Amino acid sequence: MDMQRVPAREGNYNLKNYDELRSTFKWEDVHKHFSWNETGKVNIAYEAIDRHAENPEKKDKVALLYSAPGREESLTFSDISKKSNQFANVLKKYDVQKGDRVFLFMPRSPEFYVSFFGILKTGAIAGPLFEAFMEQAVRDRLQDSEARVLITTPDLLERVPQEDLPDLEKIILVGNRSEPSDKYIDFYEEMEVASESFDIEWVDLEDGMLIHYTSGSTGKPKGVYHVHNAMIQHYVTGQWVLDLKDDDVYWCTADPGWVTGTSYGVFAPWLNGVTNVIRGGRFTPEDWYSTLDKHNVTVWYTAPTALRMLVSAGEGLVKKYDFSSLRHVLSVGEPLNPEVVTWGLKAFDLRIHDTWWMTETGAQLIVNLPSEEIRPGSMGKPIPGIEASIVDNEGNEIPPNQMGNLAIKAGWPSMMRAIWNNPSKYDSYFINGWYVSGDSAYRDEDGYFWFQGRLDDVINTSGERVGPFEVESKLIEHPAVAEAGVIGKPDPQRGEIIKAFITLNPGYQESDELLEDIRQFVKTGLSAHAAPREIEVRDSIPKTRSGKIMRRLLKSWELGLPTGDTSTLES
Ligand code: 6R9
Repeated sequence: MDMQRVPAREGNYNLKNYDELRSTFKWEDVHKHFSWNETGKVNIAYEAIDRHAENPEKKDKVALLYSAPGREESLTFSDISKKSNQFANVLKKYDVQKGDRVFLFMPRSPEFYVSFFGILKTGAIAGPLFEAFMEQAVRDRLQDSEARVLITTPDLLERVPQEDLPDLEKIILVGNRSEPSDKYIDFYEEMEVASESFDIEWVDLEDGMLIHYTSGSTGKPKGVYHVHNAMIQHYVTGQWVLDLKDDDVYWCTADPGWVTGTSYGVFAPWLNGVTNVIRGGRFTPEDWYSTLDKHNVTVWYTAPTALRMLVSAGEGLVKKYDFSSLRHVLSVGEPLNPEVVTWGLKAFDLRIHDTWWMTETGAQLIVNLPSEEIRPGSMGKPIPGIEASIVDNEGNEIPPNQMGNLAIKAGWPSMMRAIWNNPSKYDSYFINGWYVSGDSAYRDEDGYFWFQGRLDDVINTSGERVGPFEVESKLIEHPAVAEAGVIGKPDPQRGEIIKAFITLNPGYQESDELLEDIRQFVKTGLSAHAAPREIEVRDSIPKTRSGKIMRRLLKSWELGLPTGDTSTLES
């Protein structure tokens, strides 16, 4: 399929000559944009918030423009600076130390962002959890990280299995709770009496900043550990890729429980001093269009599933809104269909710029820049400072137009520095000096990268990474389920949906009610996005002789593909 290429348009872009910069750029060049270059005092919270709050021309600028059903609020850089100081004082009062893990489990709200920066100001490591997580997902993450403090809401508290979390000393509750306890701290009460000034903890560039849990194909979710140094790349990709300028109104639709919602929902815009729209509540096409319209959003970072849903909502709806402020649109998380790029040209008269990166990479690596031609279906080219290639399983580069492992030369600023508590897992990402992504792709003669699929069994449903092992583990906790194998099944809207194959324990009969009960069991035990949309009951689940579920075979059956070599099949 040779889609029409979409040429770059004239514009006052921050980065015009990409190829020239590619040969001259060094990451060290970015250091001069930060005050720590001279003072030696490092903290990403200072650079993103306090620096602007100290600047008479910036301090009263709106940093956070929050809107959710029933709540509209805006905070200036000065407001966030003071409030996060207050929150840092609260954490200090309860003895939070540099390096402690402090987790957040709450919906997007001004309190979330204030708490997040308060954590960073103490030198503690922040761990944001997606608000839709249920008990098992919360347990796994808080246990593995040995979090000492959790910030949550009274509503979400019931999903926190406190009896299984011996390290969790304090829970800070955002909302009313009458029951007095040594463990619970009232957010609003404490904030009221906390001082607005705080001596920020200066850290090292290589000190811990953030942990995001993400799924692989085996085992429990892994804690991807990032350091303050990542700000170099958040800042510079905010300039080059998001093309942020001082008067922009920027909206990133991702939740801060996922990496896009922190790297690009928090750091990139605020390191660049830009007004950042945070929209709470659920997705509807009307709501999203009116958010763009009402706030005069100029730069918009979103995801293919949402864009596909907007395409389905039809052109009639587009015409009801005014998108004249919008000038730059980007996408991440899953393959961006060429059809969606074509639709973007019609609906907004704008190009949609695909970007590729991962939780582990911390920031964008392969992108479509505003000043470059777009080849619909391609993720684009590496940003300056990044060497990307296609390698074989031994880490040798392979020629253009051949599929292989998408790999990045290790050592960029925002690269993860560890998998929490799991050094061997961390090491397994690297071969021959290359970070091997787990994605397969090829590179064309002109250096554009084309995504082909995942090489492991990780599922990407609506842009969210789900590990089949986690879902299988939950499924077999249901009394009716004996064995389970879980795969991603291609879906035109969601990219993939989760499909489970199960066998039943003796005494259970397949019925619609039972299958719905099993689905609900995963939904309420793990999380809604991890619940299988389809469940198929079988007599047996194919396994290797060593007992591994053969998800590949299940997938081939599902897709009606040849099953290849099944000689390792058990029995
Ligand atoms: C930022 C983020 C990472 C995985 C990645 C790949 C898929 C991300 C993509 C894309 C095709 C793109 N992915 N961007 N696939 N085109 N532009 O999404 O992080 O949640 O860790 O997911 O998502 O498979 O390996 P994360």
